[in-house]
Amino acid sequence: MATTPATSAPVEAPKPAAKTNRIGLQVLDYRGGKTTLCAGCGHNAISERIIDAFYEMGIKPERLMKLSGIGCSSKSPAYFMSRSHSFNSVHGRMPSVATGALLANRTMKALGVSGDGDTASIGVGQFVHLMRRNVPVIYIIEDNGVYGLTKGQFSATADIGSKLKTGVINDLPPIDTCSLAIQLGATFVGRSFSGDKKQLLAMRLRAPLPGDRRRVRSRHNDQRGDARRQPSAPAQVT
Ligand SMILES: Cc1ncc(C[n+]2csc(CCOP(=O)(O)OP(=O)(O)O)c2C)c(N)n1
Ligand code: SF4
Ligand SMILES: [Mg+2]
Repeated sequence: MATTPATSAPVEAPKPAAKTNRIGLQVLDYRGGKTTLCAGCGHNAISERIIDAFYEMGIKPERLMKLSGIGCSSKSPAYFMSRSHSFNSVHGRMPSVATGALLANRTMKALGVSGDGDTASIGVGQFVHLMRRNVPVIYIIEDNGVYGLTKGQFSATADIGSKLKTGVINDLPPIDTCSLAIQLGATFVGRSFSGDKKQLLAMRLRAPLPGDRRRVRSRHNDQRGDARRQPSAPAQVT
């Protein structure tokens, strides 16, 4: 009697295992919601590097508190690490909330995201006392020199002589948030350009791991290309 050979299903090649970090998480575990910011906004580039940094450091998203104020930049914690805890506070008041949250829970890591308006204009009083008190928070200032969310008025970091589309010229000198942080004793201060991925990553590598003492990073989203906003080397202060 003739027998029909059994048909065997084609054998699929095993899929390569997804890349994971030292705690077994994938980069997807560090992602957040879809951004609602303008296409090409430097704030998005910074969110991407935050994802890379926390993935590479192998910090469990649930161990992080994300704190912010008000502004386009302050919206960005919604676009990374959605498994972390998050608090979007009042304009310029993120430092108080960070201080209170870290007093209540000293085991978590804290990441503050703020704008130049949020930090250097309305929130400057809060910012200086956070520095002075040595609160252990990674504080990122996403500095574009304007109040982006409210249509681009000058902030306190805008360069003297800058011109708005309306023709208005800024006649006030800027506050340099990095110098201020150094003067007040911040332990790691770095400045980088959001459009330079390599430079942002290098700054992260030079920074000490979080959880020790307060650090400030100012990441300029400058689209005007003036001299003061060219990237400068990170400064380490003890
Ligand atoms: C108490 C208070 N004052 C003013 C405003 C209006 N306001 C909202 S965001 C903003 C400025 C945000 O600028 P910045 O921190 O530089 O963030 P960006 O939008 O540039 O990222 C202002 C003035 C507000 N929300 N609350
Ligand atoms: S900061 Fe400017 S470019 Fe960025 S989302 Fe806000 S308005 Fe758009
Ligand atoms: Mg701004």
